[in-house]
Amino acid sequence: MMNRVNSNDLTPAPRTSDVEQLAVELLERLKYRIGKDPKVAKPHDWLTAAILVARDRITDAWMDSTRRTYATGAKRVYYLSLEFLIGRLMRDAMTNIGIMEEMRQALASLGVDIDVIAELEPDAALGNGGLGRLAACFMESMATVDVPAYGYGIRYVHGLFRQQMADGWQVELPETWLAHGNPWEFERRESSYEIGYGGVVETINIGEDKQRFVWKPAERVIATAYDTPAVGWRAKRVNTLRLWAANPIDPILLEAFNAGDHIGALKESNKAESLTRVLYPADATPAGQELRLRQEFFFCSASLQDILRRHLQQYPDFTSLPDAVAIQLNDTHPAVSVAELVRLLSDVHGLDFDTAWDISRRTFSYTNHTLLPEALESWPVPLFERLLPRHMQIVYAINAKILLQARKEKDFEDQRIRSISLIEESGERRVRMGNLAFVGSHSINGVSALHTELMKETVFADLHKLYPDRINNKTNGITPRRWLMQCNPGLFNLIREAIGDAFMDDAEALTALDAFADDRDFQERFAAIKRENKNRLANLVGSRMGVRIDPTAMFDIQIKRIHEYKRQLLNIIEAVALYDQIRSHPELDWTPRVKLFAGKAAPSYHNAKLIIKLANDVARVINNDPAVRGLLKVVFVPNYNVSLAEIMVPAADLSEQISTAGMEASGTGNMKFALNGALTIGTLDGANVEMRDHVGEENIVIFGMTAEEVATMRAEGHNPRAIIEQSKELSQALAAISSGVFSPDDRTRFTGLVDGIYNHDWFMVAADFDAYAKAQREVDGIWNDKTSWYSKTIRNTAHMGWFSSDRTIRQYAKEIWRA
Ligand code: GL9
Repeated sequence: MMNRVNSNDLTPAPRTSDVEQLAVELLERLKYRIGKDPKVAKPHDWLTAAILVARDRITDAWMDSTRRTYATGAKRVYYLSLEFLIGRLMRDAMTNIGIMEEMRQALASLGVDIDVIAELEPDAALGNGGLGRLAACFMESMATVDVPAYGYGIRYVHGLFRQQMADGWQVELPETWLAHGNPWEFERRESSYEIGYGGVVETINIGEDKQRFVWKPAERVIATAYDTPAVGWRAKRVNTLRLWAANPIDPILLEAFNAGDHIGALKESNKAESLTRVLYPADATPAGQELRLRQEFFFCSASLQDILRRHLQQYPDFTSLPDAVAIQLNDTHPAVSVAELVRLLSDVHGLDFDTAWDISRRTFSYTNHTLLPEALESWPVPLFERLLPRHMQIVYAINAKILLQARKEKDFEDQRIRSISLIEESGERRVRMGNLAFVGSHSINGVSALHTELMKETVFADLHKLYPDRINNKTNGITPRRWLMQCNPGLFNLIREAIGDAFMDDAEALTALDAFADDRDFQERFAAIKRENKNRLANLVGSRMGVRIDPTAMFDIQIKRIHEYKRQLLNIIEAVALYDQIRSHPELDWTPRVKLFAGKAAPSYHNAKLIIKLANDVARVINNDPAVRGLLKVVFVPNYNVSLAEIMVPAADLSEQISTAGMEASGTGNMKFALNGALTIGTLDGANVEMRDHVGEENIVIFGMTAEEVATMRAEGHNPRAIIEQSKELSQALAAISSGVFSPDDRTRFTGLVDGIYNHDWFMVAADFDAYAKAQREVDGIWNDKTSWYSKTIRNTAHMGWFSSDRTIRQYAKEIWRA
């Protein structure tokens, strides 16, 4: 066993000189940067001072990284993403530069509790869910594995909405993360670009049958860069997250102002700024509005102009672009980049179309994050053409090229041609962004092995036939710094004591924990840490919601966006069935459980909001029924975000990953729970499949239909009514919900929801119910044999190392970016 360590820091005991030095720096920042005397400084001022001290130290390493990239001529990776779901940064940055413990002591010496001020840092919630959080994990891992990378996105003034509960219904409130300023960012006035919309395209004949195209936009806005450092583990490298804000070309129309039209004078300004005001809260369903397309083009054009400018500082022309630069498109949101890069290279920099197209395709790669057909973005041709007339021409030109090649080289007949076309021709004509991203990229990857295989068979089947070498898999990962070291210092330190420090730099070294899985002493300490984490969550639920939960009960947690395919409904129905059972069989030995839920619903997603209401209605009845004797509690924790996840994940005994097989592309919460010592109950979907392969099938509880079985059943049509009638538990639970047992104030509130299961059961809730309920009782059995429980959960922690985003990024770097 190693020496005991008192923190998740690199050095066992902070050096006094460092602590004193940090205290000096804190006072200095407080005085000269914030203008406050320590006697009157508010907690927020201390937070700002602490961040500035950390940021200044990071800045040295940052400049060093940039110089190194220039000097070595290393390939640069650009990660274009409309979402970065960052959460708080202070703990992350301080851990990675190794000053966490020193900072704690330095602040303490000034009478400030670091845990108190850390709570004041707002979450940067510039994303909706898994896709955005993945981008944030990737930023940290790219710096960690020393890939010179830039993240490019939008600096939304309002990130994802704050969720409040009003009588159990979700209410959305604006989120204001910038209210106290943002000490992490640097505004770069000098890095700004013009972005155009609308207008006309002029064609100029330049002889020899050749033409030049000049786009004359009708509207223009300015994109201004804001940079945030992204620090890797041990500060090996610091990369840049560059977020764009929109500004007007003329901040005020003076003529209008002087004529007395004070509001009209700010029209331009308001219009420009509204572009980057809010993040679209739709999850996996395209927003479809003009503003969204404007946002997409805005950040793509600014980023590409920035990338090309940087390239020309180092290289004479763009023939070297694919060797010097890799651009990763995070889903189809930045897919308009394909047309914009071709435009910039040909119209602005004078390359001929074919060369521009070739360079562009060798530079881009695209990650697909979902198979849901409704999630594949497409834009009505008239809208696309009005906003981006030159890009429309380029899309047609690319399309003509691709379709010709498909007919000539691969003998594609009409049906296939229709499916690969960049233009949807049935019904309203639309530009298909998924197809554009596919043909414009040299690599298209899925995010789990199963998802990648299904991509080849479903959404991209015909494009895969045309380009059989392009689709590849990169199974998602999570950063173990945030999702173990920082969120679970107790477990982190226990692991260090047991197996040493190697896992801190190579998460796969966690497998050494296998040797402790059946060690009684280790199991007890592992259990004690889990208990502490559960106490912390119980306190939060108690103080935030006034609900008492028992930390000795099993904490069964499902946290993620609310979506029918994620099947929170299956979980709730099972709770209702269990409630029935507990009441009708009080003599049986029921395992005490707390079922916790958290997650946001897209504001326009009716059924998702109804599911939240149902969870709350069911919770009210069950939690207040004395016949339950506290054996079952249901809690919906409001306002799920990264910071709440950091408290809930380490407190989970059971992790619910129960999506309809074939529908969850990967999932990443599944990995976070398992890493923190939870048992998973899940379907063979997304990355669950690979998790089972890593932890072994005896250490995970798998139930339900496979993706193939779901597909067959859907194709053949099934009769959910017959299935329901065969299951007494299910039919009783559904009858209770449908008839208003949980909604006496509105007895038909949930009738429609239940009817959906009876009539089509698209998500196979009924079809999987019995298997799920049985699997839950199996979980009870394991729980009641504590040695077996901890043996399994310790092995889960031991085998999650492969799911580090460091591994994922190394694979991207080697196989896609060749960086
Ligand atoms: C998602 C998938 O649904 C997840 O299964 C996957 O883990 C992540 C990251 O690859 O991407 N695709 C998607 O649109 N979302 C995902 O979470 N949705 C949100 O981010 C809200």
